[in-house]
Amino acid sequence: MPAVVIVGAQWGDEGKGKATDLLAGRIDYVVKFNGGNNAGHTVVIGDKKYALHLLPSGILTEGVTPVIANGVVVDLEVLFAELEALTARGVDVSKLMVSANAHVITHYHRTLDRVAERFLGKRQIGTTGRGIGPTYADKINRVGIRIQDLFDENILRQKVEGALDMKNHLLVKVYNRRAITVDEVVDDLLSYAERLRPMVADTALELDRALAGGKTVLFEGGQATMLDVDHGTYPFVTSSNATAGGAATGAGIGPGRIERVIGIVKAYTTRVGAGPFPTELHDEQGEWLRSHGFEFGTTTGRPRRTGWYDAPIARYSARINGVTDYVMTKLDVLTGLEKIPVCVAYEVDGKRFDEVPVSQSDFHHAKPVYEELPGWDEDLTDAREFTDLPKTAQDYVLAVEEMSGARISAIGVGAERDAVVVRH
Ligand code: 2SA
Ligand code: GDP
Ligand code: MG
Repeated sequence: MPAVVIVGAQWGDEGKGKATDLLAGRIDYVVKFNGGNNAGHTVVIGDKKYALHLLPSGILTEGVTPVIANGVVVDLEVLFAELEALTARGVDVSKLMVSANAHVITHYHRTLDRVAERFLGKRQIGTTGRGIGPTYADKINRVGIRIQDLFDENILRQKVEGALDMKNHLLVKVYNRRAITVDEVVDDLLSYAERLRPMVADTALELDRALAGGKTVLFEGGQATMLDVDHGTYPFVTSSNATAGGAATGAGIGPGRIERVIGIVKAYTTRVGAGPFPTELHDEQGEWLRSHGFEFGTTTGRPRRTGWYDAPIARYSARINGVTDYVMTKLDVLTGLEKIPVCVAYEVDGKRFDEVPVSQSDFHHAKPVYEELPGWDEDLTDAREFTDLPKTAQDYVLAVEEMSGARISAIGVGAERDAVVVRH
């Protein structure tokens, strides 16, 4: 399996970090291709828990080369803090490669993210406040700062001047903030340059050579399909392509290289931040899912919104990403429920929709059509073979698989690294 992509099929936090970590034992490179330190991936190894934000989860596996590719936005302060924290815990981070073309999150991007959210009032996106959107906006507006700019002070200064021009106008005149000086930004960025230099590479070339040489490369998607800037619930999305196609542009490899797309889907649904969520529960059932599933943001600690499994979303994700296999996580969390509702379609103003409606207003008004499946009481955490699962849990997986557009080839039954049922 030369090039494999892992993507979130819902609104994130499906357990992509754990899935990446699991596969990392069989791969040579692990590549983050979108997003930045808005991501939060929790990996539990024995009694150790790791929360990764900017670094790819595969960094925890010895021998793997981690890559931050061109599609990522990099906060350098966070990069070095994460590297130091992992080094202190005995993780070898020396192989990390960072694309010369990745964009840099600066102080002004973080400030703009936070003030813009406040100004949006009721229309807030609920961003992580990490500067992600403003940094991608600069990239698209062609006033971004790239990693390679840090190695030429003249160019860096010119670019920062260009980028600050409009922003200071906005910060001072609209947001009533102080102006940011070119010097403070340049000095801050230059303070990282020498430490960064040995990691910087033409990562697209490196990955092409690796793939041509028969190496296995895992592309680790941040966020998820329903948060993708093109295919998600726009405008309540992140600012990058979190879908499988994003791996090709975000890392600079030909799409034909990709042989497998593994979708990660939770046995129920969660979302952080604002935006439509048809199966959301506002009652004690939702609270039950949140406390049993420990659904709190890995990056911001925000309580996640919770709801039942949404099969049209899984079908949509299977289609948009070309999912070849699904990994269903957190089946263990559903233990103890007598009946488990699963959304099989939506109803909008009396009309049935079997697929995710293309109209934003329809999706906002979509009411789930539920089918109830029988639950189970047995603890699942020790199951390793499909037949170790209680019959009703097996039937839940099979019924959901039938509706979800791809085979469910593995099932998560606990947070631990090895708490997985692999279907042969
Ligand atoms: P941003 O900051 O511009 O990317 O926010 C835009 C939307 O994207 C959502 N988003 C996320 N949703 C789920 N998980 C994410 N990572 C963290 C985690 C989140 C946390 O793993 O728990 O700790 O709060 C993530 N990152 C971005 C965000 O909620 C906005 O809806
Ligand atoms: P990511 O952003 O997709 O990597 O997911 P997060 O790490 O933000 O959130 C997933 C959470 O679920 C983490 O705390 C994981 O340790 C945990 N987790 C992953 N798979 C399973 C599973 O099968 N069962 C349980 N109970 N927890 C899981
Ligand atoms: Mg997460």
